[in-house]
Formats: sequence, C-alpha cells, structure tokens
Amino acid sequence: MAVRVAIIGAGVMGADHAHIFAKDVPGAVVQIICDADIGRAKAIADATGALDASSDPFEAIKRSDVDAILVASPDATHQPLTLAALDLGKPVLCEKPMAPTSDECLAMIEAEIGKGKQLIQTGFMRRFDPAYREMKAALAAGSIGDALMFHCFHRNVSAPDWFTTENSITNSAPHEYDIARWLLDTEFQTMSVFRPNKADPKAAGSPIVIIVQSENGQLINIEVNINAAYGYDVRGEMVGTKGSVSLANPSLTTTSAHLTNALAYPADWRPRFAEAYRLQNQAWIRTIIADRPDPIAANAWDGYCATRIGETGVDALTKGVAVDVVLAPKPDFYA
Ligand code: ISE
Repeated sequence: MAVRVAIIGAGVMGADHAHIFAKDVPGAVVQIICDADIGRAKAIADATGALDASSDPFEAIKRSDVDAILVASPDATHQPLTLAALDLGKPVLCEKPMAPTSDECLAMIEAEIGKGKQLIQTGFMRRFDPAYREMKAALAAGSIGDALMFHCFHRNVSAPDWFTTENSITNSAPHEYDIARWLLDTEFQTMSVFRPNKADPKAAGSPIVIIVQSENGQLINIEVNINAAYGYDVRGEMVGTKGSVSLANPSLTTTSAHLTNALAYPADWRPRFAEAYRLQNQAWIRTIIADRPDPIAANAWDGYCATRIGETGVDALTKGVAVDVVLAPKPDFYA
C-alpha cells in the first residue's frame, strides 16, 4: 500500500514538495496538504492531485489515513509538529532548519530516542545532489589525495526585506555546514565570520564569509551572498593534496548570440537542486517502506549540528572573533 503523506505548509517548499510527490515519488500518495491559509492549501492540493486540504496540521498528523509527515511550514513550527508526529510514531521529513534553536533540536532528539527508532530525516537535500555525490566519490577514491580545503559560494538573487545577515548564517549557510560535514566526515572546531566593511550591516542579506577549521584539520570557507543579483549560484571546490574536484556549472547548454556566449543561472534553489529534492523524497519513502534509515540522508543529529553551528556563527560575527563549535555529546543512538 502506498505511503500516505501529509505535507504541512503550502508555501514555496511545501508546494514544491507536493509537485515532486505528484510526479516523481513512486510508492507514496499525498493524502492531505495543510496550510494556515486554507485557500492556498486547497489550490496546491488541486494543482497536484492531493486528496484533501486542511488548515489544522495537528489534526492532519493524527489522521488514521496519514502515515508520514513532511514538515515544510514556518521554522518556528518545526519542533511542535515533529514532536506531534513522533508521539504517534509517524516518520517525519523535516525541512531545514530542523528547528531555529539547538535546544529545540535536542528536545526533538530526546523524543526520537524515546521512541527507540530513527523517525526524523532532515531536509539537507544536497547530499542527494549528483554533483556532490560525485565529489564524495572522488574523495573516497583518493582521486585528489587528502582533503585540505573546501571553498564554497552560496549566492541567491535577492533577499527578502526581513532576511538579516544572521539569517544568512542560520538559514542559508546550514546547507554548506551539512554538506561539508558529510563530504569530509568531520565536525567543525572553530568558526570566524567576516562581513565586508563596505557592506551595510543593516542591509537585508549583506554578504559574509565564514571560515571554519574542521576537527580533521581542514579549512572550509563559505561565502554567502543573498543579494548576488545575477542568479542563483552555488559553487564548491574541494582541494586535496593531489588535485581538486569542483561542482560543474549545472547549466545544460550555453547560448551563442550577438557576439556573446552565455549560460543561464536558475532564479532560485528549486531548479538548481530539483534532482536532489526528487532523490531525497524518494529515499525518504523507501526508508519508510523498508523501515530503516537511509545511509545518506541527514538525521536528527545532523539537523541539530547545523543549527548549533549556525548559532556559533552568529556568536562569531557578533564578537568579531573565532569561536569554538561546542556540540552536545553525540548519543550512541546516532553512532
Ligand atoms: C533557503 O531556505 C534554502 O534552503 C535554499 O536552499 C538556500 O539556497 C536559500 O539561501 C535559503 O534561504
């Protein structure tokens, strides 16, 4: 029988997930779409063939015809909704961030451990991106020797007015925190965060550079510029002792016209990581059917680490010094 999924949140990500499930996730059906705006929930349900719509997420989670929950609602609701699903033993794919604070994440971890099985997958979909997977395979094969540095760029076209510099550290950069931890199989030791003196600290999404020393002795630098203007552009180069491996520009074509050759950038992350979201969601459903966690997917501990690293980065920006990343002891449950 198909896994019956409730999608909580019909905003940018919830709607995107609903379209992915409608087309590309065998073995699953979207039973209900919830949103505080019932009109928006119904519109996405109608557009994607979901069977129902509601404005009450907790009722939806309880329904006997709902087996699994995809949480794509505002960040502050991630913990209560996930805890409600865990309480019923229902698996959750929780969009990043797992929760806005590390304390909330630890409470979710405690609840999951109390259920005796991993029920939370966190939405760090880049682990499923074929390019990052090739990068990890190159590292595993020793193609570039031992990893020394990881250079990352994370550029959005423009930031909404409410998007602060701190949001760049806690909302955007967590994708790099998680992919760096996964690629290098390391934790972060210290973080420094710099902002160009020319940048207006009050401007939405002013650019920053994050410098990380990893516990394995590598350097990771992450430029986050949410107002890059020219396109959505995520780059990565892993530098080793024998070479380097970089993400290729994902554009499938270049256009030559008017004495110019050009390649197109996507407008945001959804087209850039469409394959990653598709593979992530498929893997989630497979884990539910097989009743075992996916070896690649980010779990609750990974979700906690990304949030805790973000908190450390804000501290480093505020204090203007390198700050140690101090994590809670890792439960054996996630060994
Ligand atoms: C957004 O929340 C995402 O998750 C995107 O992947 C990221 O590129 C963007 O900067 C975030 O705001």
